[in-house]
Amino acid sequence: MAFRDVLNIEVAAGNGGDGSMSFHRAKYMEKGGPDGGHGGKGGDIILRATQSVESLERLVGKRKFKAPNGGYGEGRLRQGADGEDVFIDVPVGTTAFDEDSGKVIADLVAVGQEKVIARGGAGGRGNSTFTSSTRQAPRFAELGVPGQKRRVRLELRLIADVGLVGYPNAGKSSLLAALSRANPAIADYPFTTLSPILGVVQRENADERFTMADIPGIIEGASEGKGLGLEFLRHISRTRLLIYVLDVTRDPVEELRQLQAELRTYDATLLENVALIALNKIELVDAELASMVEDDLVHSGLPVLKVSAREGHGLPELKETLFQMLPEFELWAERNALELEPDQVIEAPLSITFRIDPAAKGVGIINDGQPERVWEVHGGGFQEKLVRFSRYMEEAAEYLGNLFKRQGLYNALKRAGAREGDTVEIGTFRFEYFDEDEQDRG
Ligand SMILES: Nc1nc2c(ncn2[C@@H]2O[C@H](COP(=O)(O)OP(=O)(O)OP(=O)(O)O)[C@@H](O)[C@H]2O)c(=O)[nH]1
Ligand SMILES: [Mg+2]
Repeated sequence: MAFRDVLNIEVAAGNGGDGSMSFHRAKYMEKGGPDGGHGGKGGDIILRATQSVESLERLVGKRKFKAPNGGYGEGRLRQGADGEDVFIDVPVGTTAFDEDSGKVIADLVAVGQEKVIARGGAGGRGNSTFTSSTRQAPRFAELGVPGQKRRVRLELRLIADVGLVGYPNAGKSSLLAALSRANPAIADYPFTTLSPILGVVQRENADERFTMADIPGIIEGASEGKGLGLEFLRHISRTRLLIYVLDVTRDPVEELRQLQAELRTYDATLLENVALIALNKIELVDAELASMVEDDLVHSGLPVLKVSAREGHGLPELKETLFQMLPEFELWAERNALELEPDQVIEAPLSITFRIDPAAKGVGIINDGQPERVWEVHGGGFQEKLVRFSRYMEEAAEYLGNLFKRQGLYNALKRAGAREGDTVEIGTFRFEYFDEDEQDRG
């Protein structure tokens, strides 16, 4: 089974429950006061990071997720129940992208970290909320807000502290096995390692450890798809330290050059990583040759450590050097933090545009037979408010009119040049503009 580390899912958070339109009823009482309760909130869809190194497909198991809706409000001021949240467990190191905007919506770098990726809609308020001195029996309630729906791409980049890169057969898996308790396949043929493997490296006599990732070998032309390609570099793209594993019996200087060229093609920032060279299979050549090669490699600017993964030469020194060179996690995390899409939906600013419709299908009576003057309103949150009363539009008209006035819509329209009898268009809603000041004067 191939290591699956990209998965597309669809998520739908729960809708908010509608507020209730209800009046108190009791024996001997003709008509009681409004007592409609609020609707409950819809459930969220939440991504949660686990320790598991299982592939995304195995762990997530399905493609579609739906959180329950909030319950409807009821009479006697009974509030609807909130929909329960739905958790999707993913391996730590998973990043979630909104497929449509391409934006990062979650980036889970620590076990237990949670992030809402689709927000449940708010419940609507019951009619009891809308009473006022002039409106004692509101015959409308607020509808619940639909839950967020999204197509999400999950991408797993194993979070390892240290990553091993090198040509096939260089001894990467042998090094992982020698430094940790991991048990990777080791063999005398290229591309023995087919999927990433993690091991934990423990410091001598100390309670310090780091994780190390072994990935399939990389060859020249990998960025054009040769060998197993560069796909696996994703798993070391967020390590804090890279080890270039070079086989001393081949041409280490040339292999380092080619490796770095391939890495650069994939992601140039990989080369800015803290790194060192493990010059492996050192017991196969005499000391003089080994020192010559070492001197050549030092020109790369990277520290060089001569080791033999098979015989154990230089391994304690390598381990200690790794612990010393590893950048602090906090500093690293700060530097590598991805820019997340903001949590709060930022309301589009109010904009008003004017047009003249040739046919007079206006909502007004005044402009009968005349071209219709239409003011399109976008943004400002007005459409969102209207939608929440669409079922009760007639009854809620007065309430909305007052609300919009308080929020400056009429003033804005007036300043823009709106006249009595013009049509105001907000999304699919249309109503007639009238000038309150004129009315007052008249
Ligand atoms: N002589 C000698 N052989 C080694 C040493 N380290 C690894 N080898 C051998 O080199 C071969 C390849 O080792 P692996 O650890 O599988 O190499 P790899 O880099 O993981 O290879 P891929 O997974 O194919 O990319 C095996 O036969 C190992 O036994 C060493 O220090 N000395
Ligand atoms: Mg290997």
